[in-house]
Amino acid sequence: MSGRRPTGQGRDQPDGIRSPPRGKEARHAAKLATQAAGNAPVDGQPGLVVRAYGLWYDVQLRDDPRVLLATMAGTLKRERRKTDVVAVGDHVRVLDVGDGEGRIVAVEPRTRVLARLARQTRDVEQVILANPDQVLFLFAVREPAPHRRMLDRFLILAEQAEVPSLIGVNKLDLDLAVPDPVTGTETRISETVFGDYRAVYPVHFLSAATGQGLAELRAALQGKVTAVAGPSGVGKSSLLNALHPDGHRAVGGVSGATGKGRHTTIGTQLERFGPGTYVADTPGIRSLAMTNVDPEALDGYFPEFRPFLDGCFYADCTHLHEPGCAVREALAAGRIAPARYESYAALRRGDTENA
Ligand SMILES: Nc1nc2c(ncn2[C@@H]2O[C@H](COP(=O)(O)OP(=O)(O)O)[C@@H](O)[C@H]2O)c(=O)[nH]1
Ligand SMILES: [Mg+2]
Ligand SMILES: [Zn+2]
Repeated sequence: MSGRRPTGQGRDQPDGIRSPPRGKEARHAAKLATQAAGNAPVDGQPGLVVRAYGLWYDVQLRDDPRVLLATMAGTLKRERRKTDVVAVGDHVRVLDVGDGEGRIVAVEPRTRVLARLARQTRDVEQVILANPDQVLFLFAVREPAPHRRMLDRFLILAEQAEVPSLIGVNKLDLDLAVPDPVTGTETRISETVFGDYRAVYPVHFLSAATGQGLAELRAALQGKVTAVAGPSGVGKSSLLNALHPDGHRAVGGVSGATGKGRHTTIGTQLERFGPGTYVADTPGIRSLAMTNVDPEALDGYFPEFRPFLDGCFYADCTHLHEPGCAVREALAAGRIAPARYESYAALRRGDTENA
């Protein structure tokens, strides 16, 4: 065994079980490792990478409650030059080499990926999460004030990655009815800010404090791998605690246990809520949302624009000023929400000030 076991960063294992080394199993594993090295058919058992620490990975076995602390087989390291060879969310085959450790011998092809291009080398991607089934973008109705443009950028990012989005609006217990300055009609903040999205994406109105909406959200997460993203302070940790209390997540960014922020997340980690149900805290996703989008492709990332895109007079219509624009006709007819159009227009103009 080369390298060192990672230390610190409390290795919370979904099931908290680690098997003692077993002689027979270890011998079997050694035999398999020899086979793998000799280009024999790839063996090992199926597992899911739930956490990464440099060259070490936690692999949750599929058919066993254990998590193995695994390294990559040497043969794997030469593959996949343009991306991370192994990333959180990958389905792998792992050899049990005993002592709770494993060797990753194969990685299944990825269906989708949330990734960013690594800083200096532009054509190499850095995987934030492999194979997400969906992304939950969480905001608060107040404290902190919702940031619609950030939400729109998140949604575009998910559209680009072809990952379905869910929107969560937390702290509904703090919702307020605000009178319109002109008409005096009262509208709730939750409705004013997030109402437009309901026609386009599933929107969950939630309160981690009162439990409102949690049963429906739990049902939406069932059997899926969900990445969770949102600004700090919106209640991500509180919500995950309310959904799955055994996680002991630190609320307010500081560990409740030590008061020293010991459990602050660095990379993506998948938490197991149940068989096949995983939730990923994805701290890297925020920077991803700030990367530039191809202006020509932008309209396609607004799902509510899609039915109209073929109707514009000019095939390369920007939907900003052209005559015969079906998108702006839809806007005028109330079929596209003005705030969503404004968000599109600001991004299309490259108006980063307002986007
Ligand atoms: N009123 C209210 N406060 C909440 C709710 N959810 C979280 N909070 C509070 O919001 C603050 C930030 O919560 P936290 O879970 O740490 O947010 P995170 O940074 O997104 O993980 C804490 O003081 C929580 O107690 C909620 O549903 N209602
Ligand atoms: Mg948190
Ligand atoms: Zn147009």
